Amino acid sequence: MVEGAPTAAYHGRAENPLTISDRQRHMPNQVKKTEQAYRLARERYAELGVDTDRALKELGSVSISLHCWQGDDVGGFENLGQELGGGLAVTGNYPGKARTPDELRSDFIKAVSLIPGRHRLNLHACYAETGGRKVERDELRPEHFTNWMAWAGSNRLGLDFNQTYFAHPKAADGMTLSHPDSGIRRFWIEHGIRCREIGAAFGKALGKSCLTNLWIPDGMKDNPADRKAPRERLVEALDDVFRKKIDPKLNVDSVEGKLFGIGSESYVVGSHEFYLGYAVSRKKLICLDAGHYHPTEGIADKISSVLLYLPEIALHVSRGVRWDSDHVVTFTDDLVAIAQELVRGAYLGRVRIGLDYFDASINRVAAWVIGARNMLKALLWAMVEPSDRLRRVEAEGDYTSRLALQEESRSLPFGPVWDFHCLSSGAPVGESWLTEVKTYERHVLSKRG
Ligand code: RNT
Ligand code: ZN
Repeated sequence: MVEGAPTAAYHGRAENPLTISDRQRHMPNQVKKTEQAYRLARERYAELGVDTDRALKELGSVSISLHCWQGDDVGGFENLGQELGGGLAVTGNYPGKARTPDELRSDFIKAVSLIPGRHRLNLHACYAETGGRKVERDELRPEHFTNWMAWAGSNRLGLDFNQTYFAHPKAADGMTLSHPDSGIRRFWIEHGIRCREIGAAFGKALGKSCLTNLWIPDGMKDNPADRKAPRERLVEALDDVFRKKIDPKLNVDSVEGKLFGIGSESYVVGSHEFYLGYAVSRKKLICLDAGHYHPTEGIADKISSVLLYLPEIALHVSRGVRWDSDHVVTFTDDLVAIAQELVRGAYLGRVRIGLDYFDASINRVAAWVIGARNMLKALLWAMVEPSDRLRRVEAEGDYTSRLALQEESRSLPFGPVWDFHCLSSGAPVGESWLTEVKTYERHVLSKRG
């Protein structure tokens, strides 16, 4: 055991099929090596004024909201036979996607058992369980999510929520809350209202406030003649959705804008400016999705601006490749930049971090694990950067030293610190999680038709 370091004692997570002591028993050598390497790394960081023990403690308290839709290619369980639509596209046909709520829950439990920390599940309205009965989206109620709530409670997971404004006949022409037809608008307003109530029920059942995020696909393929009217209709519709006050301890709302989608290349009603104004004037959270801006525009730079005007924001951490392609989150400079902003600005208490991607070309459980571990890794990377020194030289106008130190810090012994974090959280160290995913694939996923 590393002296004075956080102990590797495992705080038995109900959802974790392997306790740390099981994992340790199987790999005493790995434990010893991980601890030794951490001891050296900790010393090296201490020379730069960085307290890695403190960083690990802070990281341990971060919860990421993991999106349910990576598990089944944004399918949901309504069986409407409707195309995904809304400009969303999932590619790949890797075998083993979850076909039922139970399969999705079991896959999710597998995934979180391989990710250090305690996290949340982000559900979409189309994952309702209606017991085979057709329940329209404007009729959804908390009882259609009873199983999700009970399961989340017993696994000590928080729940977040999203209205589903796509994959539905009333969204087929690419307009929902800003639709020119008032009947269709009304239907979607009612859906929005009901989802907030479901979010509040989640918050109440679990004792952790739910974030209900609203994103709509509304837009036009070609240049509109009138950009104004749909936006005017959208403001009104949103005000109707949000009219009822809900205790923020139970549910808070975010609104997510976008630059373009498939079929809405020329105009998106809910653009960034639209929602930034809306969020500030209506005291809602804005949700910044990393794939929803011009390809060279990062969301990292926006965080310290929007948090001047909003007490809290949400993130959809994603990875666009050439477009809003929703690739699995990898350890890119963009991801690190987001994490650095969150840590440097001490914003972690004001930002709800969610993931948003869907890749059907690889094992879906692995996709969750890779993205979530990367998000946490990037946060840790930011937490152990020699920030005091960097700030000092910057304040002195010594940009040469700032650049030199930033570049040198890339080769600090970061890996052992991350490995030790996984070890002490009861999660697999290094790529050993992959063996567990492969076993699960063999025994469970490959048996699905
Ligand atoms: C779409 C938005 C939205 C969706 C999910 C499924 O561009 O990013 O967040 O990905 O609601
Ligand atoms: Zn998103």
